[in-house]
Parts: sequence; C-alpha cells; structure tokens
Amino acid sequence: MSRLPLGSTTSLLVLTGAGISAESGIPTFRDAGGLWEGHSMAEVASPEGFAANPQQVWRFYGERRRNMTGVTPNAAHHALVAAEKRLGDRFLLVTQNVDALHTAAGSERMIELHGNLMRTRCSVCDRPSFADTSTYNDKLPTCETCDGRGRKSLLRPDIVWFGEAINPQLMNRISRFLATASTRRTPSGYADLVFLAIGTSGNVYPAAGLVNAVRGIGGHTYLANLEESDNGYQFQETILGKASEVVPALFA
Ligand code: BV8
Repeated sequence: MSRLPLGSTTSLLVLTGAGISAESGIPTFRDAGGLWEGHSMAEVASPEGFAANPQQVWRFYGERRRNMTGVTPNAAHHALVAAEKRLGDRFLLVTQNVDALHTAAGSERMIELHGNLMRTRCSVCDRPSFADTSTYNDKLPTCETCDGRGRKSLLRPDIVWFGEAINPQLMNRISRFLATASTRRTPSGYADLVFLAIGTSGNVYPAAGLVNAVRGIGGHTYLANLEESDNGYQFQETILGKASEVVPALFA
C-alpha cells in the first residue's frame, strides 16, 4: 500500500464523500440506490421539493437528524485530524458530507461544501444559520426574525440542495489554497501538491471537478474508495478498500 508523498513543503487537499462515514453507520447515497427512505433526491433534496411539500422534507431531515444519535467518527476521520495537525496551513479538507463527523473528530481546516444537517436557516431572510437538532414531524418551523417584520417564512435545513449554488466564498477559499500550493514545486517541476479523494462516487459537481483542477496545475491525485468511481479515470492513483483501513495507512 503506497503512502502519500508528503514532503516538508507539500500541500494536501482532501475531498471526502459519504463513503468515509459508511463505517460509522451512515448509509451512503449509492447504498440507498438513489432513493432515500423511499423518496427521490428531487422530492427531498431540492428547492422545488421543499416548495412542493416542506413537511415531507422536514420529516426526511428529521429522520436523518435522529439517525445521527450515537454515530461517531471512525479511524479515517481521525487520521485526517492528525494529518491537519502535521501539515497546518498546507492542509485543507473539503467535505461533501452534511453529517458533521469531521467536526466531531476535531477537524478545523475544513469546508462543509453542502452544508450541515445539524443546522437550520431561514428560507427567506439572511439571519445566520443556527445549531438545531430538533425534528419537525408535524409542524413547520417559521422564522422569528421574519415574524418580527410581519412576514411568515419557513425555516429550512442549512443544506445545499441539488440545483442550488455553492457559497462562492467557499469555492474561493479552495481556489486560493490551490493557487498558493501551485507556487511550490517538486524537484521534477510538478506542483508540490497532493489531492486525496475519499469515499466519493465522483458524480456530484462542483466537488467532482476538483480532481481536474488539481491536475491542471500539476498536482498528484489519489482516490481512496471501496470501488472504482464515476470520475476514477481522472485520478493518477486509486487505492481500493475501506476508508477506516486505507486512510490511516496512507498517512502511516
Ligand atoms: C450546483 C446535500 C449550480 C443534500 C448534496 C443536471 C440537473 C440538475 C443539476 C445538475 C445536472 N447536472 C449537474 C448538475 C449539478 C448538480 C450535480 O452535480 N448533479 C449530479 C447528480 C449530476 N450539482 C448541484 O446541483 C450543485 N449545485 O451545481 O449549482 C448553480 C450555479 C449557480 C446558480 C444556481 C445553481 C449542488 C450539489 C449539492 C447537492 N447536495 N448534499 C443532502 O445530503 O441531504 S449532494 C449529496 O450527494 C451528498 O452531499 C454527496 O455530495 C452526494 C453523494 O455523493 P457521494 O458523497 O460521492 O456519495 P455516494 O453515495 O454517491 O458515493 C459513496 C462512495 O463511497 C461510493 O463510491 C462507494 O463505493 C464508496 N464507499 C462506500 N463505503 C465505503 C466507501 N469508500 C470507502 N470506504 C467505505 N467503507
């Protein structure tokens, strides 16, 4: 099993997907075969679905909040925390997951690209999102700030749904990290930059486009996954196996 080529000036960008949390007991999207608790993605993970049936969407997310009880990070999450401590500002973790397990493990240099299951925000006003573990099975939560302005607005999970834009500030932070990394070169002239994707099927954009961005500036790309992924051909190296075994070994 190869270890990542991390020198004293190497930058490491990590992208994680649902596969890193599978061994913590959270079913992946692929395992769910595209149907979550019997719902299609469009019904429960899109603005159109929320507009059409907000109660069904809140029931879906309430169920996922409840399913997080007792779920803990696994060895793969912890290995990334150790890597962050070792690399400092030459490390950045981008996660597609909304399960907050990287935060629970202690990750700090981390971007939650698709939001956070345990936070709620207003669907209308720009009040900051807030921590919220409540489930709203038979009532729809409304925003007090909007109430104060005489408006009835629904609260929604602080999640990026399909068809919704990713916060541009997060994308800029990734671009700045890559720009800085690309100024450091290896003796052979490549960017002293490693990209590691873990537990992702590589079919959701813009996250699935990161491997291309890294190759475009001369970085070295690794995929650690249980199986080949949809964009697996774009990676220079693929390590197949379970994240909780493969990821710690990559940093041994
Ligand atoms: C955007 C929150 C533009 C929800 C998520 C056509 C129509 C409409 C849209 C599009 C389209 N074509 C492209 C798009 C864009 C769309 C997209 O990419 N769609 C895909 C489906 C084609 N993207 C978007 O809509 C994004 N926004 O593009 O905005 C825009 C611009 C300006 C203005 C307006 C709009 C937003 C995407 C975010 C969607 N939200 N999550 C929720 O979670 O409730 S995405 C959601 O699905 C997850 O967050 C995750 O990102 C994704 C699932 O992917 P994975 O994480 O990879 O999980 P998966 O199960 O697929 O794979 C797991 C892998 O792990 C497997 O390979 C498996 O083998 C492996 N594995 C399993 N066990 C283990 C393991 N590996 C290791 N160890 C194990 N033990």
